[in-house]
Amino acid sequence: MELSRSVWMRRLWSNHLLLLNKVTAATTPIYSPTIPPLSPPRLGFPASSNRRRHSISAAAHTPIPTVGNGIVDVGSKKVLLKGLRYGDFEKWVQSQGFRPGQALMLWKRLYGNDIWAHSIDELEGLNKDFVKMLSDHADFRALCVKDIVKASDGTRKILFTLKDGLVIETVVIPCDRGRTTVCVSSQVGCAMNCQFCYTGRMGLKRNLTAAEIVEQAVFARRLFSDEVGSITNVVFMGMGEPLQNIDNVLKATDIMVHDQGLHFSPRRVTVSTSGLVPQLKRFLRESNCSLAVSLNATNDEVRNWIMPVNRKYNLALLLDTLRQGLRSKRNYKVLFEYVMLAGINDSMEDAKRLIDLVQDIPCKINLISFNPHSGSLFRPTSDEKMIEFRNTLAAAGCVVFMRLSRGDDQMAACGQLGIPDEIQVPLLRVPAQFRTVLEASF
Ligand SMILES: *[C@@H]1O[C@H](CO)[C@@H](O)[C@H](O)[C@H]1NC(C)=O
Ligand SMILES: *[C@@H]1O[C@H](CO)[C@@H](O)[C@H](O)[C@H]1NC(C)=O
Ligand SMILES: *[C@@H]1O[C@H](CO)[C@@H](O)[C@H](O)[C@H]1NC(C)=O
Ligand SMILES: CC(=O)N[C@H]1CO[C@H](CO)[C@@H](O)[C@@H]1O
Ligand code: SF4
Repeated sequence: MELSRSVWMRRLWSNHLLLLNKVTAATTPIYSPTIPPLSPPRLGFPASSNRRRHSISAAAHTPIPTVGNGIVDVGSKKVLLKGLRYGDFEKWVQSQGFRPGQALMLWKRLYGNDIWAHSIDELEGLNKDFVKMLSDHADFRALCVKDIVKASDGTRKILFTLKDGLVIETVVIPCDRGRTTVCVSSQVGCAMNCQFCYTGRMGLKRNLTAAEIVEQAVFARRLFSDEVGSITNVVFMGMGEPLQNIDNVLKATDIMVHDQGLHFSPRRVTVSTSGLVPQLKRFLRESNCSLAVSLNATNDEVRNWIMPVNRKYNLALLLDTLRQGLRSKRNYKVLFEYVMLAGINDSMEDAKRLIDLVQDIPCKINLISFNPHSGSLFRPTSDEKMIEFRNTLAAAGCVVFMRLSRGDDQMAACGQLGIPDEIQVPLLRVPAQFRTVLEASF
């Protein structure tokens, strides 16, 4: 799911879209002119300048054609360590003739604070034979840093090249109150075709492996912990629909919350979905991590259009799945994201429908102001109207958050990557009843 839905990224998203509209398709990665690159830009395999005690060999990144099942790197036949849950990791270490205790020591070096090892040279204190075995049979890296850009609001965006040459992005967002969030991608592109989501226009290229997902969080900590403090939250709001890659996403979240490793609190790892019902059921059963669902509309007519996944799994089914799935969970609230679009879904009837829809679902609602500069067909709801909408929900007892539009938007959000060098997924026909409202807004 796109980050653009979330409060703190909404404002970042649209400028990028605006820019994309102005730039020719052939340009490779573009950024708003308002975003200066970090100086000096760190390219290639970076020895993060502030992690001085590491000696990181800047080996050239040779692209290999495929990534296989994400456990064994088909190019090198080595095991991708970051694609293994702790249990499998330990088994693998044992299968190579080493003790579980050594597995734990290695795990702590890969994921523990201040090490985040991603090469054999960073494994101080491990048994020599063990290190030798690892250098023969284990792969430490799934990603290669291509570029880092920093916005004036402190947000950092990292572009990664994958082993097959595709590019994904990860965003690190320092928030107030000492919490920093890393927004990770789960797929290259996305198949869900939400209207006006830039990633959606690319179509789906492939799933990310668990190692590729986990390593985004590891890199975020490794590169930026010194600058921004501890990175406490993970959101799956970059490129892709995480639940369409559920096997690898579940694996990645399990690795992220492991208490001897990255140790994110499950509550602070949020998987965001457009509403894939079967996978949603599985996620609620198999994971303790948080869930965000992009609602965006209060009836099927609108939702079928702006989020085509709704044609397969309609609102009633989606909400019923949540109602059932949350029953077995204690102290668990789903987060609903709702982007306010003038004349499309911001009426008082919508507010009332929303209240009915989420009744008896333990939830929080996030009202997101659509950015007026996006160059898309949609227009934002006025602040007054949003406040009224919010108040209506709050009066009915909903837990509701809201972020009004701001004028100082700076940076592109994650997910808005992928310059369409190829055929784009076409936009859907605007339903007749909304044509007037959209045309009037121009
Ligand atoms: C709806 O949700 C998607 C995904 O969450 C978001 O990117 C988009 O901006 C929202 N609005 C529309 C009109 O699709
Ligand atoms: C992505 O992963 C899911 C399982 O998590 C699988 O069903 C799906 O086919 C995969 N998609 C692609 C394009 O490989
Ligand atoms: C979720 O948390 C409960 C209670 O702490 C625990 O028993 C269960 O094993 C956890 N489930 C997963 C999938 O981590
Ligand atoms: C489908 C739907 O309820 N759309 C409504 C969204 O809000 C506008 C008013 O702001 C109505 O005109 C639409 O009918
Ligand atoms: S098209 Fe994909 S990435 Fe974009 S908002 Fe929809 S689910 Fe998210």
